[in-house]
Amino acid sequence: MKLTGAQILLKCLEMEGVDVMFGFPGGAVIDIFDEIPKSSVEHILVRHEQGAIHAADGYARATGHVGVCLVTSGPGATNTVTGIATAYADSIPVVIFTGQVPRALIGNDAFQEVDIVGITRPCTKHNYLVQDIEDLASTVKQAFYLARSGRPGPVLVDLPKDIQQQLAEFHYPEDVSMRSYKPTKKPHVGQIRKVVKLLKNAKRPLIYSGGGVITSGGHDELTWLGQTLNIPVTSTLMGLGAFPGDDDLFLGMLGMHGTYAANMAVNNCDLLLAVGARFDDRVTGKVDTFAPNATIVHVDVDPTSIQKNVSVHVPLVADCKSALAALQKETEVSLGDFDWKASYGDWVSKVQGWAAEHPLTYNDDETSIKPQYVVEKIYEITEGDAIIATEVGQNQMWAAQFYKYKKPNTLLTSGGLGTMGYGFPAALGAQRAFPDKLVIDVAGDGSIQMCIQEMMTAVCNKLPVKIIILNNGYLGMVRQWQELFYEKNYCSTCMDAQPDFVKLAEAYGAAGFRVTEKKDVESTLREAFKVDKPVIVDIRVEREENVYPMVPAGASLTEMLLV
Ligand SMILES: Cc1ncc(C[n+]2csc(CCOP(=O)(O)OP(=O)(O)O)c2C)c(N)n1
Repeated sequence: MKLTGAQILLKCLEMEGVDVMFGFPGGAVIDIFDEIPKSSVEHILVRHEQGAIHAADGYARATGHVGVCLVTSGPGATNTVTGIATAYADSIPVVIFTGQVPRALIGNDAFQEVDIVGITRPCTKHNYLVQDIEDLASTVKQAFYLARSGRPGPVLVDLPKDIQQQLAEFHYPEDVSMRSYKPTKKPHVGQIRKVVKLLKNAKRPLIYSGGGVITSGGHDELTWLGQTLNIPVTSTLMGLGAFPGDDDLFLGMLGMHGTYAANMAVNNCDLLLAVGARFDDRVTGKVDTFAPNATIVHVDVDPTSIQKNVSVHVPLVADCKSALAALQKETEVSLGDFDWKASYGDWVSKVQGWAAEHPLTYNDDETSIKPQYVVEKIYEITEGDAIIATEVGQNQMWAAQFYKYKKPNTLLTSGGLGTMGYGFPAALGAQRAFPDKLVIDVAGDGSIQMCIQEMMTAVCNKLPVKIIILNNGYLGMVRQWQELFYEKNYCSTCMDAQPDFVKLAEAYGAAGFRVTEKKDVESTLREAFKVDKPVIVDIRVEREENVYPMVPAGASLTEMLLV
């Protein structure tokens, strides 16, 4: 029996196991929306397409599965671009379906026509314009495969309206074979032996773990390696949760807002094992002085990220989980009775000494509410068992520093692109995937206003996300830079003209709380977390608090400004 293109698309989604997609309708996708009620795929209607792509991304980060987004042509498609670039920067698997004008009108400046394939070429892993109904099913199959395999990323499929209406036989391919795309999964055994030899001879090893460990599902292998071989572990923002945040060997983040111990360890280690991380400039600071004493091993599934920002001594192209598993096997086989604890004992004491000397801290006081105190309370109350999304800015850094992530996929944050407005819709995606989990968006008063319209999506889909606004009345992170490096010229960063967030929550049908005194922080958070609907907690924090440690942009990691 022949099916229309719209029907074929939904069948493909069912075959891929998609249970939900996030989107917004329009003329160029109306045929697809006509079929959605007849399929098993749920559609969550957002209020702005940016919300749809971030929600699909949040769903993907929380579950490890591909997130799906469906929007119309023209403005619907362009509204997703920030979210696509966000997912691309963090290597998150999402598939975006966009409607397109009928093929005969492409190139005619037709109503709501944009070249979304052209626009998104630099911020997708791959994209397609489907030009023949016979290619539709195989294109969808490839899109999902590309999104999730190798280094994951967003894939866009542009669907002309007439293709959605044409008829064809449905056949979903069983597997994908693309001659030009064969990601390396397994590590080279010679390189693995080399790394184990380096580990044996090292005196001061350090693991620098990134988001690739989480996307590959390699957290158990990483934890084994760190704990069994007694190696301190530092992490990028994207990697938090892959190694238990409450383990004594865990040093916290490295880089611009990294801990003293992590940055000192990078500077002094003699072997740096970088796994699924990409030596981003926020991590390295001044590249020439990064890890100056270390032999660097770089494990990454994407060969193009190796030797990109720093010179490495031992490249290891492989999926992080496979590489870590191979390292485990090789150490067990060839060095089964090696005394790792003794071998690195002095180094671990030294690193832990740095951590004791300058722990993450802040000057707490009783007359104001410190934002770090709020994050600490969130951690205490949830016992570290929530899914935390963040917006961008100081709120994001405090959420990364003062909450201990014990499991992977529990921190949803825009690391690479730093997209304000990401956290709330991403939290909705995660809440849809895990209805019984406490999902919290740690927000700034600036960022939250960028996608606040999704409060309606939250309320009508019963997604009880809790938004905790660390309200400092500033675009705080930019204000911090103005204070420290631009002689306090607070140009356009004061945000004290703001909506009444409590009334705003109530206007949407959510609940709102305001906290102005430190003594009420804990009790209000506890009460808010029990509410069975979306909540905004507007917490008036110390206005000019800064994020420390801080390595000024372009400085060496040892040049930290401390509390
Ligand atoms: C979409 C977007 N625009 C601008 C920026 C630049 N930027 C980075 S942090 C920041 C301030 C964020 O303010 P707020 O959300 O209030 O958080 P705070 O830093 O005060 O915690 C800005 C404007 C950005 N990251 N994203």
